Amino acid sequence: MCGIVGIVGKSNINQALYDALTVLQHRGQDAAGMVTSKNGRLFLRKDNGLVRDVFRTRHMKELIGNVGIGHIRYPTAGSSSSAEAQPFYVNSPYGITLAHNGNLTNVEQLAKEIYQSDLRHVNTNSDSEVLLNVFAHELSVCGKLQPGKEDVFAAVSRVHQRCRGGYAVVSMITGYGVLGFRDPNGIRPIVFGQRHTDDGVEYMIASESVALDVLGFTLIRDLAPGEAVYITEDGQLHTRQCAANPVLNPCIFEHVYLARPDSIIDGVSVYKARLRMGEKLADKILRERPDHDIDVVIPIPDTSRTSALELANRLGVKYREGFVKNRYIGRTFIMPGQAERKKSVRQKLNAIELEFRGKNVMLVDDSIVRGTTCKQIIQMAREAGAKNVYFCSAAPAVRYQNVYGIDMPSVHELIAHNRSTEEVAQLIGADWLLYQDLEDLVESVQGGKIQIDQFDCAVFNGEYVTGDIDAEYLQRIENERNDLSLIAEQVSQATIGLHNSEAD
Ligand code: PIN
Repeated sequence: MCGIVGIVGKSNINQALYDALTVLQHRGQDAAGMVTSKNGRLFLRKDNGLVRDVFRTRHMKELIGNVGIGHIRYPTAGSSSSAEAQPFYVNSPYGITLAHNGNLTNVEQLAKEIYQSDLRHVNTNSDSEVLLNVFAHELSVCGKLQPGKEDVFAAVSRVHQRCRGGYAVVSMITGYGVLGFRDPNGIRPIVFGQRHTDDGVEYMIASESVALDVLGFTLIRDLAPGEAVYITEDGQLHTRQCAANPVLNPCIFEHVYLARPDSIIDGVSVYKARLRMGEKLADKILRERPDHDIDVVIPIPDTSRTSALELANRLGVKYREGFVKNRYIGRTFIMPGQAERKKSVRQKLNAIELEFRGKNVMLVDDSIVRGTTCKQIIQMAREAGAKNVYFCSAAPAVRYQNVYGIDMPSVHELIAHNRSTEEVAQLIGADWLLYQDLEDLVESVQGGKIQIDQFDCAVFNGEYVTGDIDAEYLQRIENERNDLSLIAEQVSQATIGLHNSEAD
């Protein structure tokens, strides 16, 4: 999962890009980058780290121009090098930069085509660089010195024909304009909006509407699946449907915990969706145990607060903040002679004992993925004196891989993979475990007025909406992930060994 932004403004937009990226920081903390353009020149800064660490005053001074795009990256399989920070750049045609959120599932085939037929070189393992080269190639096909909007939209149509997977994209064509587009299933979110200034209208494209809100832009709308928006440098906005058979299948996990609650995605308030998840959970509790003995509902901060609040209201049980989260987690220094110790949950969360002592507590989290955190939290609740520790997850059991751009562990690391609810309850040490039913999650997000028929729910049901994901592909990414965790394990063992031998 990543965050993207693009702006066509009326004065320097480096600060606005910086602020928008900061608002989207929850979508990725691994790397950040932005590129601006002025008088046909582009200025790029990207590196690993948080937005506030990557951009220093000296960089900001050089990021001049009224037009630009930005990106923040979440670590996805194989993307830890700073060379893979985005945006990416190609000098031909025109000087194009591109940043994206998502994952291309036919990247190997595309990489081959780019080299063998399009005669282009790709220098990293990033699918964003592949996507950029496909787009650049398709735009070069028009053969014009100055691309018009028709050429740009035609290139996007051909990108849709060649690329598979989930992708929300921003791209800047230096000297011409900023483009945004969304995959034909609308899996990843992308919105655009406008703001009026004394000098005229400015436009922003972003992953989430909260970036528009905070910068004083008003939301125009989400891009439809397959649709593109192109804003020329002189501020003309054009939109076009560029896919043959677009269908809206947005990723339901955005509502579970990826997106900020104050965002509106495809017309649905993430906050309200989470409230409804809490209501549905309460109904399930009442169905399963009409005379339950829950004394208090306690959220595991932060995401689950919204659902927990409504769950407690519906049950007529007290809602209490039993855990306090440290907002400032320091780095871990590895000193010679010391083995690296993973930061424990206890350093991030602390229990307020008086809310637990002698009570039957219902803990609420947004989801259970590996089960490692919730296991430790349940233990903390017991140590704080809880009589019984019940646990509920506002999302159904996570059992399958994600192939559309959410970084999920290998299936063998998913605690619910091939396990029943009772088995998971036992492993995490809960006296009673409840998962949201998938139908209830879907209804929670559908809620309200807007009707979305179908969602990408693959991590819960193993059904991949693009219809082209086969066992072979899943096995391949599973192997890649296993290799990566093995490498990470070996590196950490080697580091420990090194430090220990240094100490000897
Ligand atoms: C919470 C995000 N959320 C917390 C991510 C942990 C599962 N975990 C998924 C719960 S927040 S585990 O957005 O960072 O506040 O129990 O499966 O290990």
